[in-house]
Amino acid sequence: MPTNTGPEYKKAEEAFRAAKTIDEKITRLEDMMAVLPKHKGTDHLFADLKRRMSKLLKQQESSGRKSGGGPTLGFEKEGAAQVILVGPPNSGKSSILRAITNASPDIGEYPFSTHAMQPGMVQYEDIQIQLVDTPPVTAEFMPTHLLSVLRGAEAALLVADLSVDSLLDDLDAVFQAFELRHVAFVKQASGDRDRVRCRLIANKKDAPGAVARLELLREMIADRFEILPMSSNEPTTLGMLPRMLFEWLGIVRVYTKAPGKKPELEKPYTVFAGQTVGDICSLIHKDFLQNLRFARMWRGSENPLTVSKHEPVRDRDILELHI
Ligand SMILES: Nc1nc2c(ncn2[C@@H]2O[C@H](COP(=O)(O)OP(=O)(O)O)[C@@H](O)[C@H]2O)c(=O)[nH]1
Ligand SMILES: [Mg+2]
Repeated sequence: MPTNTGPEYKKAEEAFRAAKTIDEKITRLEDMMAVLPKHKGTDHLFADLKRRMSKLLKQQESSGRKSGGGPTLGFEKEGAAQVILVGPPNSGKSSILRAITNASPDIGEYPFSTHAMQPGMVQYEDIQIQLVDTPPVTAEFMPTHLLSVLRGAEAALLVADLSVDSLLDDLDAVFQAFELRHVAFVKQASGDRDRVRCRLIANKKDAPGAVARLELLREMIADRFEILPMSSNEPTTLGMLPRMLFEWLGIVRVYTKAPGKKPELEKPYTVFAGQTVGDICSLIHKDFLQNLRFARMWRGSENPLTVSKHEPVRDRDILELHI
């Protein structure tokens, strides 16, 4: 056993030993691999960890789950986009999910009341956005599957608690826990899955002392992300969340029509700002993308335009596809 693995690694190894389920073992082993100092002296150990990992992944697969490798969360990604609530214990993540979606997670007086991830759907006009509640992150604890879920999501909402003096320390612990695992929260999406687009909800602004703590928070965050002060028990600020998500994520709704028929306005296709007529085609059927000759596009009150698959779409465009 090499001696130069460092205290972080020792801690991760202890957590690995204590892990009971295969999923948890995988997460803890990921942690060990993330915190192991990389140099010649640890090459051998790293290779060993990789072997253990592939063994665990095989066990996970043969334990009766679908092939494809992704974590079994008990729910699917759905809706126009997926946003993950992340934060320290007790900051109000579950309360926010309950207030703005159809889901009813446990709201806890005790810190670790959310054990599993739980999705809910946020309705904005004629579309839905999936919001996912997650167990709390602390310096010691990174929930199983959280990293892979974040990597696959469109964005995260970090939830901070304005009612406690440990606000900045708690947030710092969250940032460090992710940094250690090579995941960072950023303001702008960049296409790199390890850099998660994020906004910060400063929750419980109704609590005594919240105003002063919000000032401290603003100083710490500066312009790293946008801060949204709110209370999960106050309808006015909460009510703005669905529109905020829609605009922030750049969701674009496109309706289709068949030639000579009225547009189907009940169920839009959704893409993101910058995507094209071709992207809409591939949502419908791969043949549409391959065989599209042209599309007619209605935009506002303007006369229809004839466009190709390369044309960027805008929210509320109506398309008639010709193949
Ligand atoms: N004063 C106040 N309390 C809140 C607010 N949001 C949540 N809480 C309380 O904070 C505690 C933790 O909430 P919960 O949603 O379970 O937090 P989670 O651990 O982040 O999921 C509960 O007692 C909630 O009632 C808020 O906006 N204001
Ligand atoms: Mg919770």
